[in-house]
Amino acid sequence: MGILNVTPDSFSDGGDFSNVDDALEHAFEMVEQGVDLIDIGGESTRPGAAVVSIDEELARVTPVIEALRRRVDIPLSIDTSAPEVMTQAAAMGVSLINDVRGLRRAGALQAAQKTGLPVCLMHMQGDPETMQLDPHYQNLIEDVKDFFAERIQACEQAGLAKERLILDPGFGFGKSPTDNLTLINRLAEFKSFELPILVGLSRKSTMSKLLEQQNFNPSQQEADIIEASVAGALLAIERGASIVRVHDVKQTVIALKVRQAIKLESVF
Ligand code: 8Y7
Repeated sequence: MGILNVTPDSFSDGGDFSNVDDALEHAFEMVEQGVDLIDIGGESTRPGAAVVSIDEELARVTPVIEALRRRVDIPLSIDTSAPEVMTQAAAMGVSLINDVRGLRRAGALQAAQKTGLPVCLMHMQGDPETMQLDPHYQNLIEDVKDFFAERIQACEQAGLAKERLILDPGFGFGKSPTDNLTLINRLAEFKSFELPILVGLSRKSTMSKLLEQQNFNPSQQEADIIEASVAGALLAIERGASIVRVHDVKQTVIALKVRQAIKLESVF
């Protein structure tokens, strides 16, 4: 899953793709690099990011969805928590709803249900404004599992079949760096739900902290974050993820092709 932010502020490529033409160009580049799915987001969920109105979010994402729907065959995903955005994006032909709030906003569950689309339910402790202030868990894995169980049940009660769901432990969303590493190392424990798992760790601050700890050349850290993210993505797949949400499509696709070739013991 390639990340396409259509926001003036986002985690790490802030402002780069904030207009439609730039977003399209970036999307075409990811398609050339072998992306399977493009995740379009108009609301930054970066820790401390400002709240975006529904009108603003729609104004950002709908022109991009419309243009991409006409010009590429790759399925599109809408990164949103807003029911209105889910409904509109679905009507415009997106294939997946990616909600970092796990359909917990008022009306989101019902709106998602009506679209008939698959939904990625992500775990987040707290909200983006405050989630990184002092994250704490009774038992990290059990708490995330309880959240998944509760959301799956809520979906089923609203008529959204379990088969439509994808689970995501929410790397970086109300977690300490150690928590984030634990979630990846023990990712296979979430397979008990028998649903596909999505992981997004690309260029996140835990990866840069890891590089800092290793005392790598600080001036190189911006470049090194790509290698760190690719290594993390590869391990997430090895631990059972079906989808990795990434900025660096080319590098990730190469790593996953090498993995596949080794597993199949064939270069074809
Ligand atoms: C994730 C995500 C972000 C993630 C899923 C960033 C929208 C932060 N992270 N969606 N979104 N999983 N499913 O750095 O980890 O890209 S935004």
